[in-house]
Amino acid sequence: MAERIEGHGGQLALAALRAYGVREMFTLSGGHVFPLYDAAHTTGFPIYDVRHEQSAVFAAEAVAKLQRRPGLAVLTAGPGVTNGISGLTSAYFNASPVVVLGGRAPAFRWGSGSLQEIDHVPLVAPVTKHAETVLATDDIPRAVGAAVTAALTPHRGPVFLDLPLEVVFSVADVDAPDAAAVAPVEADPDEVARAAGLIAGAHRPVIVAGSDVWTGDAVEALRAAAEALQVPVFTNGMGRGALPPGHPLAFAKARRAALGGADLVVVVGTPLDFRLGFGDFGDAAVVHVVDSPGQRAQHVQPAAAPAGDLRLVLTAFADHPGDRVDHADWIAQLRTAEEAAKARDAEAMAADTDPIRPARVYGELRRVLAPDAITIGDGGDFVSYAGKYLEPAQPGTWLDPGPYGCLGTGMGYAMGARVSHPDRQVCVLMGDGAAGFSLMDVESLVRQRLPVVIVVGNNGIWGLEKHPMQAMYGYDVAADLQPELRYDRVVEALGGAGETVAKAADLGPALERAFAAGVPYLVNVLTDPADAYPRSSNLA
Ligand SMILES: Cc1ncc(C[n+]2csc(CCOP(=O)(O)OP(=O)(O)O)c2C)c(N)n1
Ligand SMILES: [Mg+2]
Repeated sequence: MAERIEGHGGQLALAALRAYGVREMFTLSGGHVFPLYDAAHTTGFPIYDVRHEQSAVFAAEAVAKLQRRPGLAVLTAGPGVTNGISGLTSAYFNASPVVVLGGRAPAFRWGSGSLQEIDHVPLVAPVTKHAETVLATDDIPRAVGAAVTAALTPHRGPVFLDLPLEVVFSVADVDAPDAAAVAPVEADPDEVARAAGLIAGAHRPVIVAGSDVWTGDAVEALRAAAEALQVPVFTNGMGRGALPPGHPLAFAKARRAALGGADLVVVVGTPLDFRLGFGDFGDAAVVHVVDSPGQRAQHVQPAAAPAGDLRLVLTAFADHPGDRVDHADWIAQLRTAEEAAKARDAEAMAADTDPIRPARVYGELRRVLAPDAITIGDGGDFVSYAGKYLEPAQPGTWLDPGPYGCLGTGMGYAMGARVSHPDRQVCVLMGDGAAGFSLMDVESLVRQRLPVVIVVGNNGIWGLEKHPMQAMYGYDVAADLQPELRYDRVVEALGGAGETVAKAADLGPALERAFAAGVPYLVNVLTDPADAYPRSSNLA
């Protein structure tokens, strides 16, 4: 006979989530969700609270991304849930297994005009894998199990449950919740073999590996496949660092030469979206390796598109038995392009200009960041430069907002990162515009003793919008911010510390102080507003 547990709705929900390895909640208070707090408080389950619900969901997403397990945000009914929708949507685009539990006005008098009464489910259904109202207390373990299983099943993503007031406050006696394992789905072996044959037979193949390689625990298999078939590898998203920077097949800067010269582009675990030119690589054929059939692009005709567990697919590539074309010349050609680009970057990162160029900020940061540091990008041009100049040494250490491109992830991601890795450096790279979305949550970080370093690229503008608008119209509107604003003093006022840096030579010592501070610390770098990140497209 299964063990039984008795408890209120909050206790039953938390017991079910614990079974799936959930170890903390991120939240902002509201009476509708008090039983979830009671369940946590009485059992020593950590509660981290924030100043805006977006930060709670972003924090849960950072946990999900970094630890590859469900991250939990608890949001109160109505505005609590609606404030979390950009976070849910980001998690949906990023395939992050985020679980949002919402409070909900009482079901028994639905329609009578209770406080914060709104049906959340149709609002969040388009951006979740599973959205459901739990109608009975004793149904909570089943509902949580179904939701979390959906979140963890490739292609992963966020899920939402709301609990009407009387459902979460009532008591029930149920079977003790158990976690269902998600079995890996094997791709069609013929399709896998065809893809492997195409790679082995190509003369100038390239692999582009994305976040699902990290999430699907396929990093080792990727390396094995690349080495066995001798294919250069580029990465994006959480896949960055999958091959360590010194690896002979790891490339970052020769992308244009690679994608322009390739005869086969193998895209693994990332969509063929705007970041990859929508999968149009000129004359090159495309192999798209995805973790589930729904991820196959509809707008591209790939030569092969195996869909299934990425580790199994990549291991099969590594074990490909047939002949293979020698790629040594191709690899050498790309290495030359890579080295030339590296030399150009090194020069930019040493720039001793006044005002400071963003590239120099990253030149200095590279000196102080440890190989396992978590770096978080939240901003426009300043973050594009971070992507260009920072080279994550390990996978699962780089957090960008992903293809939804939502500003405001900064402090939430920082909280989730600090909770996930208490002993590592956590560094947020933030535009001054982006700072406006979440900087108040420094207060949450200070109060809960979660130190992080925030480096603001303070150009006094919404740079990624101002420069393109100028280029398009010859003028710009709604693109200016207060120049030289003291964001470091904002952090000081919230209980942290910081300083403003105006000279390139002062950057290094300021960063050293920041990482030694032991409290949230903001380095407010006055950067050159004339500096625009070079882009092929003006729309961002
Ligand atoms: C929530 C949200 N609002 C607006 C945008 C559009 N947007 C993209 S980048 C950007 C400018 C960011 O400015 P800042 O953070 O100062 O970075 P900079 O480009 O100046 O380096 C804006 C407004 C967005 N991506 N997300
Ligand atoms: Mg700016």
